[in-house]
Amino acid sequence: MKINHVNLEISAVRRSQYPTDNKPEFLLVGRSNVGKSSFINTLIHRKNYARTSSQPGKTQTINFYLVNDEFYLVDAPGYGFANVSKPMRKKFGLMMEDYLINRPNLKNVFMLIDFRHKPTSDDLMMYQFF
Ligand SMILES: Nc1nc2c(ncn2[C@@H]2O[C@H](COP(=O)(O)OP(=O)(O)OP(=O)(O)O)[C@@H](O)[C@H]2O)c(=O)[nH]1
Ligand SMILES: [Mg+2]
Repeated sequence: MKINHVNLEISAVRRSQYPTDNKPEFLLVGRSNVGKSSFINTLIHRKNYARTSSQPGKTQTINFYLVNDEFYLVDAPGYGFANVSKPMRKKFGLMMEDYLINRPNLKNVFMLIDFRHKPTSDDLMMYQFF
């Protein structure tokens, strides 16, 4: 597929901020630092449009990238890193749960796993949840 245009439409922290133009959404999930934002950059042929960091916990909001005016690639906070504070983890968890459970536009979830290691217990929990 040829990607002609990508725009970060909104960085949301709650349901009322999600896009309202009713397009399909495709979400990346995975543990913090696994490379979700990097993978989005690879898909859209951009260097650091979705911001990445060697420190886990970089993505803190649900970011909706509109591709070719047709669908959204959705980047979100990762799970499972102890050095993200406990209250923050709880906040991300609730925010993600709300999006995952209540969003009809969400058509597919892509789960990234670091194949250099066995899936973590958080990976397994997430998988069971799906
Ligand atoms: N070796 C290697 N490093 C990668 C790969 N993909 C991403 N990285 C590096 O891993 C680090 C984390 O990448 P991010 O894309 O920010 O990870 P993320 O999953 O979005 O992390 P959070 O936003 O914290 O949830 C960065 O330093 C990237 O350069 C990969 O395929 N191989
Ligand atoms: Mg990220």
